[in-house]
Amino acid sequence: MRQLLDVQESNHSGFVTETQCPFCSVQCKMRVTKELPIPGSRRYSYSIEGMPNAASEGRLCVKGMNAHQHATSKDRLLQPLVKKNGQLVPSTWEEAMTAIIANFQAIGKTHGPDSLGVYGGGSLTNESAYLLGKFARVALRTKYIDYNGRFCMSAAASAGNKTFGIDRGLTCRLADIPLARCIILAGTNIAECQPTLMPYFTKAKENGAIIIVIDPRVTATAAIADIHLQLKPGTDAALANGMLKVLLDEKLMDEAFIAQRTSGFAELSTHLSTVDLNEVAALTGLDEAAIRSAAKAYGNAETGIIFTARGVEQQTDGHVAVRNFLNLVLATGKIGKPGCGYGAVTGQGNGQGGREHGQKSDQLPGYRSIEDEQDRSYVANVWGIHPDELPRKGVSAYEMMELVHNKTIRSLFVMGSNPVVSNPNADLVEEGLKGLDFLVVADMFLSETAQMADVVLPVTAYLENDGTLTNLEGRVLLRESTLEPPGETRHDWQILCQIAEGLVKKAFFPFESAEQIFEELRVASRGGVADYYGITYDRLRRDGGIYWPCTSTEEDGNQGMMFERSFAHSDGKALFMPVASRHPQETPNVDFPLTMTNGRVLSHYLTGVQTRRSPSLAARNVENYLEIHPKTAKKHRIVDGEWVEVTSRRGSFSVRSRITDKIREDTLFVPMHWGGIQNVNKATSPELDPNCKMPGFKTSTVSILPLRLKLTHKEASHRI
Ligand SMILES: Nc1nc2c(c(=O)[nH]1)N[C@H]1C(S)=C(S)[C@@H](COP(=O)(O)OP(=O)(O)OC[C@H]3O[C@@H](n4cnc5c(=O)[nH]c(N)nc54)[C@H](O)[C@@H]3O)O[C@H]1N2
Ligand SMILES: Nc1nc2c(c(=O)[nH]1)N[C@H]1C(S)=C(S)[C@@H](COP(=O)(O)OP(=O)(O)OC[C@H]3O[C@@H](n4cnc5c(=O)[nH]c(N)nc54)[C@H](O)[C@@H]3O)O[C@H]1N2
Ligand code: SF4
Ligand SMILES: [Mo]
Repeated sequence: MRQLLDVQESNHSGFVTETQCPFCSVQCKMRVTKELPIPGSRRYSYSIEGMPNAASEGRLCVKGMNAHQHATSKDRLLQPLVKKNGQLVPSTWEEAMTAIIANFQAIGKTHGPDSLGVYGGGSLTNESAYLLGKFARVALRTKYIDYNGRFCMSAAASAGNKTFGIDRGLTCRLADIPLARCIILAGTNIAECQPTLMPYFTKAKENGAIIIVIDPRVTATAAIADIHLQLKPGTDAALANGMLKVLLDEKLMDEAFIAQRTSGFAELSTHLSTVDLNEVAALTGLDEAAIRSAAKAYGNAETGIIFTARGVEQQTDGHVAVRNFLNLVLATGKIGKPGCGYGAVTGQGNGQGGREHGQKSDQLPGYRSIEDEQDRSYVANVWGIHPDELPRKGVSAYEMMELVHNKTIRSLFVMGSNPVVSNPNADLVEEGLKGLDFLVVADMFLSETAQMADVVLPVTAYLENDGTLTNLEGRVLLRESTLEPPGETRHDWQILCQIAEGLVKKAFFPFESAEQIFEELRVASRGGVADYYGITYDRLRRDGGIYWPCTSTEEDGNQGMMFERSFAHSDGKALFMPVASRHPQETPNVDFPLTMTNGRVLSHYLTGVQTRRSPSLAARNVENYLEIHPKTAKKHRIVDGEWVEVTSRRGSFSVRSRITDKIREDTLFVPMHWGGIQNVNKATSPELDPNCKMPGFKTSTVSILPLRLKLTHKEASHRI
């Protein structure tokens, strides 16, 4: 692909660089070439080519093809900003750093180290994510650190840990997908969210696989479904119970596998004897026959893979809902062999690695536990501190926002997230952030959260910084850069080292390169669940991606298939868990008659900070919208394309309607990519899953009113 961009939009002269897409978890490799096409022309030309890699096999989607547009945009922050008289104004690094250090020291001294919070992100490289965890515990000595992946992966991660004893998104290789004879895609819209993986599924279909999609909407992914279960949002756990019941009744379970490789089946079986398929059908809004045929298709297939993503997981029962899908995997023995497995479809570029090395409130590097004495002393030793100096566990991302709101946390350091848009209950989060004594944001752009900051630090983008990222397969990939950072931007890890130096902790942060950090990460993760010890930059340069766990440099790093002989629990077995069917966390009533869910569109990424700055992507969707069924629209007197106010118990936002019969009549869908008045999170629920602290993003009950009628109501009430 070749594109022309204005000279002013860029900070670089011509270049050729090999890199990785900054967006989703596939981590497609690409070559970006920039050249002046005609001497004297004002326009640079960019060409983007996909490069061979095991995951996407050289394919790129439209976001990857246009990612350079944001990285080279004139909106990039090139200088630190410091707030003066309520305005963010350009400053020097020295001034910005002096302000940060003075405030962290003063606030820490007055209110204690736990008054300082750290909030990270799954876009950060493994090196920066690792260092952020160390920075919080060693430089700031706070227990309050968490990250945006809490909203992303926590339900599936905790379910994998409990069921298998380990959380690595995919238990098999992508190459197993075409070998599967039945594939269940539950709450995952791969066609829009990991588009370059679609050929694996179409290949499976060509090979005769039955594809079952579970989604309240007819998505682009549902277009390849043989069976589409268009369920009510929030009822996946019940649906899986129905399917398990059918498998049991039809004798489609793998008794030998259950006996040899699992524990807890007796409890599951007792629970299933109470499941009534009629009730499941009523709860999920599906036909009993459709549930039966989906279960039989999966049960009868010789091989099969189940995938879940945020549709199932971003619920207040996300953990147990995933576990119920894992019950299906185990009951049929479809794991640990070719064409079989389970996949939690990881989201962010480093969604997998970002959750392994200590950004989580309860975690130390290598997926170690911050509450386990052995883990604490191992990591404390690597870091050169006494284990007693290590803080204990903190709280999850949204709970941190509650602590910000009640002023337990007085200062927040945000690196790689836009929490004011992406947290549920966004109005409360905004109020909380406004009340902070001191907010620092490290970003490439003036995001909605950065606009609220006291100090904004400009960071390098994917084109300019080195580091490793772990893709959705659990494959660690090296992304190196040959480009100079534009303006005065610095790498995330450099910023952390610099602040640590100001806090007189330089001895713990002596790093001069990303590779040096990785060398420490290798040791810190050694012997942990996510063991990276056997991986080195040299190996990555030579071999491409390497799967973790990789415990020695002698291992070949090609262990894509997990659990061939045993699971990761100490007894080697996987664990069943009986899961109750439940009504969604909120059920419609007269005041809030509709259920709203939310998610993504192809051309935008998360809160849109990057993709809105890419003209080719922004042009595809310039504003947010509400998907609504024609009958529902008619009932609420909504015409296509008009502004509608959506209100829940938390708050309201306004978007245009988009009438479509591709959604259930009782359900609405709103993308998550816009802030301000169009932010769906003004209305989403902050109720958390008790097992993993995932907010119930995907199920809120709401009322809707066309703004046209609202104005009339207001005028009417004025007259009265
Ligand atoms: N284009 C694009 N791609 C992305 C991203 C992006 O922002 N844009 N973000 C990346 C990230 S961080 C993530 S986490 C992933 C997310 O990837 P996905 O989880 O696939 O994305 P979503 O659109 O949030 O949700 C998937 C589907 O769940 C459905 N759904 C809603 N409620 C329910 C329910 O109760 N049950 C079921 N079964 N389905 C339901 C929605 O209709 C939607 O089609 O995508 C990654 N890739
Ligand atoms: N309603 C609803 N809300 C959701 C979701 C949903 O499905 N529905 N999904 C949730 C999910 S799965 C996720 S992952 C979150 C994500 O939500 P956020 O964490 O807010 O994600 P982004 O919009 O990617 O924000 C990342 C910010 O970091 C910046 N950035 C990008 N790369 C780097 C880097 O390398 N270093 C630094 N310092 N900054 C960088 C970007 O410019 C951007 O401003 O949203 C969650 N919120
Ligand atoms: S957004 Fe994902 S699928 Fe698309 S090019 Fe980037 S990494 Fe690949
Ligand atoms: Mo995510």
